[in-house]
Amino acid sequence: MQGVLTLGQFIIENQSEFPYAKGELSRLLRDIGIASKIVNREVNKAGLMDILGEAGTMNIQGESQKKLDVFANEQFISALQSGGECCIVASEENDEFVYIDGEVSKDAKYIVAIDPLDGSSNIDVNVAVGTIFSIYRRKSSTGRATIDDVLQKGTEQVAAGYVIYGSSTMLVYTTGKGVNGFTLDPSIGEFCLSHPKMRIPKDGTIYSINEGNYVHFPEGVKKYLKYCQVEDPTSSRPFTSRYIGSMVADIHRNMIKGGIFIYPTTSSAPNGKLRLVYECNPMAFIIEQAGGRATDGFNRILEKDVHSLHQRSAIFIGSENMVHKAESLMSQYTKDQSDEKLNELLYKTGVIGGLD
Ligand code: AHM
Ligand code: MG
Repeated sequence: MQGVLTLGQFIIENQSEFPYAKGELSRLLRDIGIASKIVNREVNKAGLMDILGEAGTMNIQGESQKKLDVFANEQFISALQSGGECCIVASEENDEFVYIDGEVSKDAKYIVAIDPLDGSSNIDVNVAVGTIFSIYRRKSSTGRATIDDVLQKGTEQVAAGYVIYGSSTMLVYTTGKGVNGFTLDPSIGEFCLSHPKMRIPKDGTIYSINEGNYVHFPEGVKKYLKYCQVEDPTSSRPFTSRYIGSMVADIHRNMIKGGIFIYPTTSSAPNGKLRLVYECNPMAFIIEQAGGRATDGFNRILEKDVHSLHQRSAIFIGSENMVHKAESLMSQYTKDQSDEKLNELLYKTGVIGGLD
């Protein structure tokens, strides 16, 4: 065990850097770590058990839920419930946010937003999936926490992280003082510090986007893809295309190797596909803390107004210089239409279609 630093030890050793009360956030992170080990165990044996397939329910986006989505959601909520440090969980799998109403939790200071199992369409085919989480401190000091406590801008996050259930399982998190990654050692059942002080390269050669949607992309994105594909040895182009279809896995790879992940608006999804509160904001916080950049093509993700739990956003995230380049082509060729209210109006008046 010499030289091995477990997640639990690391959290305690570094809690002096935490904002606010230190023990509470430590316990919250520990609870998330424990739940993710349970989810990891089930994800690992997904092919062995009768746990694949539809759970028969639909989530708010009208997508069918896999059984493991439901399982993961229950595990995280239950861990946060018994931990007592969280008063509200906002989850991709629940239409409304969930109050944690235990004797201890009612006065708890923290809100957790979570996508319990992201990329779940990959479970059936043994491809990496992930958990994304974001932690906020409640703004109200007394009484029951409210929707305003939940709908805070990304800049207000006190911690965020992801777990990637891949060829190995890793938990990566930030509390605003850099990013650290821990790999699960199955022989001792502990996350061990394996990637201290993670930094994303300023430049990269990987671009990740679902190119099947090309015809529906904004002109700026089309121009950026062409830029990536042109031969220019001085800038190592043409770049490499890599797309797993699990945001956590795509961004994790790009963080280590250098690259950009784009999920833009499309003509059929004018607000983008990914969700601001529990997908874009936490990943943006982590990538910025690792020295990268995250925008919606025009505006910083972390500064976007949040007005609903399941709000969507376009995202351009990764190596700083790559995101800058994509943004410059966006502002040159695409009008900023990130105003959701305007989009909603255009949809209602039939000018555009497909808003979900
Ligand atoms: P999910 O939360 O329903 O799993 O959807 C999110 C996932 C992301 O992980 C991934 O980047 C994206 O959806 C892939 O979407 P697409 O299949 O349209 O490329
Ligand atoms: Mg998701």
